[in-house]
Amino acid sequence: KLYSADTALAVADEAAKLPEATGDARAFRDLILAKLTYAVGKDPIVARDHDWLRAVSLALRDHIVDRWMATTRGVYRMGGKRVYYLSLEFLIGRLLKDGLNNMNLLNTAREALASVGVDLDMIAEMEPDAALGNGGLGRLAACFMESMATVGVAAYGYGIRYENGLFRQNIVDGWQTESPENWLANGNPWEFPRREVAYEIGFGGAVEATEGWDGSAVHAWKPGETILGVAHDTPAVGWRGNRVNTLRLWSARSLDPISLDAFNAGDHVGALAERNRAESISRVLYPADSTPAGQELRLRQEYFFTSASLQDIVRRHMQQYRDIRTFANKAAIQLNDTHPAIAVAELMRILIDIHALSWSDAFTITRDTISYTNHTLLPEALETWPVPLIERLLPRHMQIIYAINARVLSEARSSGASDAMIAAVSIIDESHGRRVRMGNLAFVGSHKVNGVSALHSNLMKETVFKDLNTLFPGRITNKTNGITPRRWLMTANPGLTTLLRETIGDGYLDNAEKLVALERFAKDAAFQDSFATIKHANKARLAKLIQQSVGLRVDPSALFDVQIKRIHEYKRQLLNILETVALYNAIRAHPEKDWVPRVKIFAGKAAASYTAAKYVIKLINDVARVVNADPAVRNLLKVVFLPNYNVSLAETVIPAANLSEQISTAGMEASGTGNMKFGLNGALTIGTLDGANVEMLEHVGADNIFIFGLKAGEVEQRRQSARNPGDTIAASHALAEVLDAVESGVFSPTDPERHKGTVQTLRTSDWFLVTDDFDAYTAMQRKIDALWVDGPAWNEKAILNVARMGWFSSDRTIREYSDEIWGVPTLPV
Ligand code: B1N
Repeated sequence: KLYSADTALAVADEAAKLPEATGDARAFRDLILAKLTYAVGKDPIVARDHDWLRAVSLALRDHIVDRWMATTRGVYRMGGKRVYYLSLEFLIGRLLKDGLNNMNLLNTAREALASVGVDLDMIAEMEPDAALGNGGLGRLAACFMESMATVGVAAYGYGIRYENGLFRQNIVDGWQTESPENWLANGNPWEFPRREVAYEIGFGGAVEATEGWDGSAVHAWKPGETILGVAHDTPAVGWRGNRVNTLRLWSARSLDPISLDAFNAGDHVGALAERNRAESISRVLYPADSTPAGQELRLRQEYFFTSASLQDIVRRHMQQYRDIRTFANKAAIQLNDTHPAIAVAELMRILIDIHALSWSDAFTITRDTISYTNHTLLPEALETWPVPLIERLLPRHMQIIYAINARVLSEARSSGASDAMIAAVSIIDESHGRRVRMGNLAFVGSHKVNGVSALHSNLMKETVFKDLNTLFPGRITNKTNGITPRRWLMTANPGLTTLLRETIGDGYLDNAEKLVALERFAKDAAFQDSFATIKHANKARLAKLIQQSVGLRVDPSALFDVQIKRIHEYKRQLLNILETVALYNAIRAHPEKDWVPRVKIFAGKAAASYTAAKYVIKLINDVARVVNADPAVRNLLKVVFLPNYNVSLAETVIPAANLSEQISTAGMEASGTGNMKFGLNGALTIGTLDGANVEMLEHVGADNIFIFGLKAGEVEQRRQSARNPGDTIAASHALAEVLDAVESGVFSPTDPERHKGTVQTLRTSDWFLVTDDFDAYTAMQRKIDALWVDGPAWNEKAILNVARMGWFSSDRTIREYSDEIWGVPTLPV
């Protein structure tokens, strides 16, 4: 907003008088005003909200930079090992409040801004949400960056500086539509462009082999095309500003920005074509979650950022140590899924073709340096690339992959492997055309391979990596995911943070496992009261947002039942909305019963090409329209689909939840991390024994979590058996009624056929076992209703969830990676 003349004068007067702000706040206000004047170029009298946002961000950045330089100098001097986290996604969200929080400047900044008439909370909401990721995998990378800085690991994150992050989701007549998200439109105060840090990345061309001095073959790759990767650095601040690490994101630039020959020949458009082609590499994030994109541009993105990162890492090593042979002692490279798996071949190329190491020395260094995290077992999500594509784009890498494979296969043969086993461990899949299995490449090139929850890591050993696990026993290990409590408790839920500090002191902020001290307050009536008051305030805030966003009034005293995550069949939003319909039917059939008022809240994006998921969004919105308008249900049931789910929305929704829906088909969700965020904010979980839910059950105890449904082994058995979903449906009156209603168009009267396909799939195949788990799920929901009416009993369980969620801090996860995979020290707890 533009300040009115009166306000502007008042602001100016106040700025001249320097009234309320004192001490630190006064100094910080002066810094903000200096930034506003000299960096933004605005007089406070005419400054708009986004000018203040920029000024306060730059003021905070100064404080961060001091710590940043200190920590970067420190590692250099110590000569310690550095950790490099390679990830195609970093879902960082907004940085201002989190940065203020970690630098212990939140109250200072609030006071400083208030003294010039600006509301920190209001302007913080204007910061764009940096969505350089799709979902859990990208958010995990962001939590890890924060935790690595917190526990004292010298780390660099490496990724792509996408010009457009994940698309913006609009809901038009209940359907998802997508539009581009331009997060850089107003500049980015957090990043430092490093024009001088630029590397050439090659594609295509040919490999020249010549004879070396000892008669061995020397390979030189002559790429047909070369582009430039330019670094942009963002500081990653740890808790209490302990350390500040670097997130280095690459932007693609053409070597020859406008082809001068073409330009001079008058072809002004053609002159830009090459530039466009080069720069398209960092243009947009692929909106695929747990599905491979499969396009050539995606492979180009993967190689682009992997090659730029490895060149940078090797250059840093050589500059400091001048000896490539010590590389594995000074660098640990973590591959976040297979997206950077080409690193195995790229590092081999650098070591052999450029640094002239022997094959076996190069392979030892590569394997000792690299490790790989697997995030999904979904067969359709495992990346493979056609051999001819890699041959064309990366001919030298294809040679290296063949050579690695030849050694793996001969090792397998000499250990007596069967033909089936040989075929399974091969990096080349010969069964679907010839394709390079990136998971197998990452596996054989790593000293450790990890899954992201206990169940998932065990399933890795039994399924996709069964034979590789036999060939390389002990290589697979588990590292259960975690979340940073700074963002997901302190920043997102300041009310609860304060209550916890007053109750158990602030040690839990340094060591989340100290939250157990809360256990003895779980039954305390006064504490329960304060706890419930905070939850209610968070719900009132969410109710306001719901009103603004979709124009629906909801009652903050109702049970807020939340499922927010990517829309995917295996996550079974369909199960949730079908149960909602069953509840709707039941309320209409028995209006006299004392039903528990519920608000069913959904949010999440579907990949643009994922039709089944888009129909689920439409069905939720169709059900919402009917239910919300039906006077027969009064205010007993409301259904909300919040558009454009992102990290910032999660920060508002999660602290307001009473019930967290974690209902994936068992065996399919590798870990989940939303489940942990809800628990930490005092929501109870309804969930299957899947992913990290299994470990949440162990930590919070069976009385404090609602587990239902088939287990992973049972899911497997059912799928093998000749089951008929029709029989299951026929055996459940409620389910049959729900499916008939949806199928016949009760919720889509203008297009009665709309949801027929969805229902038909359930009747005939139902791969995700929605029908099998339906009765157990609805029964559990009614048990939850019964508990909800006993406020003290509910609050006790909610408090115990908070108390016992400390283990799921990403600090714990990062300490495990540091000790068991990277071999780097951490600060004492
Ligand atoms: O990674 C998260 C887990 O908590 C989730 O359970 C898991 O589904 C998620 C291809 C993926 N797995 N695979 C992906 C993302 C993008 C892409 O292009 C696959 N995301 C997960 C963190 O471990």
